[in-house]
Amino acid sequence: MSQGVRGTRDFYPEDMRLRNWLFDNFTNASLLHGFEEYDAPVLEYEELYTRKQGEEITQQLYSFQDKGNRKVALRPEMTPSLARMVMARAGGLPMPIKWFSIPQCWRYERTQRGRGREHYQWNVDIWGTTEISADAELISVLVTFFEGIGLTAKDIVIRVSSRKVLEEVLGSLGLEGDIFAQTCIIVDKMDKLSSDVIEDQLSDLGHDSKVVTTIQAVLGIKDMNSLQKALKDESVAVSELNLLFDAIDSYGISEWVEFDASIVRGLAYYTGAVFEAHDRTGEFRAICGGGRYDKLLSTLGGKDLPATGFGFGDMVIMELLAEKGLIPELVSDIDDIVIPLNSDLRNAAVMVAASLRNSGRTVDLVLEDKKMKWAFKHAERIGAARLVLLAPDEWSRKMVKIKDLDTGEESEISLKDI
Ligand code: 4JL
Repeated sequence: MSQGVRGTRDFYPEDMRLRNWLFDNFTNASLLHGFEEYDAPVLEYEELYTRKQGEEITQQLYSFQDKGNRKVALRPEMTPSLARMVMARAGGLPMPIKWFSIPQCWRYERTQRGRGREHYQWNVDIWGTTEISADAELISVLVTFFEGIGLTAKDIVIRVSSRKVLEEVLGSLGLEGDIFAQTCIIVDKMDKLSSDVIEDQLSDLGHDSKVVTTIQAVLGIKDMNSLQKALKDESVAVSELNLLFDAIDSYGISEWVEFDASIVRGLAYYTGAVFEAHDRTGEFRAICGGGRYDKLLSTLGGKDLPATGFGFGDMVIMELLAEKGLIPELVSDIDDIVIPLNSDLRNAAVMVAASLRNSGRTVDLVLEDKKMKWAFKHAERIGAARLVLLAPDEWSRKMVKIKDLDTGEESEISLKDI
């Protein structure tokens, strides 16, 4: 019974310190840009995720029937819950809304590979505006976060494109609608699967070899000039991307961002700008990804509202930080350890601890008879700033001994001055 459910993680206090540090950085970058936090239940009706485009995320749903025979699922992503919440208040929310959340998300793979089945995924979304400036704002949130945890544009690249690139190319060949979304889901796997497998899947979709070659050629474009030449003069993809790169320039974050037509993302609902952050060495999977999804609500039976957002998992980023030696050394934030030197002084120690706590200091009170040696070790382990000693001599004069653990300096303070 000492093992948890397969694919889940425990967070011991040292893990929790690190997780909180990461989440604090997620939260700070969001709040700094004026986003408000929201939450939703981890359990949703399975129906919220039934999409037919062969996405990995819906093939790996952690779903089951509850005791009332309702088909439910642990959320694999936050966006459908957010869409549900927005839809429920349609008309009642002053737009645009800028919301963020750090939900735990779940997957269930039929193939057993010892992979994780849950992670936390920071979600940042803007609803109610079609302006590409919203997409630029999201990229600024990302850069602020990366800078906050000590990464630079030398470590990270945010690759940007638009679904409209492939949409325009396939559209000119008379291919649109569901086949477009399905094509995106296949080409998203280009860096994971061999080109033979990708070509087979595209031809299974009905694309002939000429179309496959065209798709490959377009997705190989890595600069805006070549894209401009490849698409029509009046290309909406090109004009929107130009606006996006102008805005990114104004934020002063251009060195973080590159155009890359191979970015399409593996979710069916994206309609416009799409982006992913990667480590520059290319050693890791995508760190995060997102984009515009202006048509999601109609697929859920509502009236469409423009939206853009990203999801950012807690695993790849920690692997990258570990590799770069950027995991911070975190200690618990205890100010004082109060220790009675014999059991007669325990209640005196309680009084001292209580008044320190009332003054706002964080205090660990030693609850049993412990030796000084233990107290010093304990103080070092938890990174406390001071030891507060209750000794018989001093206490008879209503004084306590204080040792500053940084400087080693010792002093006496009266109970009333504590
Ligand atoms: Cl661990 C994990 C859980 C859910 C990884 C991916 C997903 C799907 O977003």
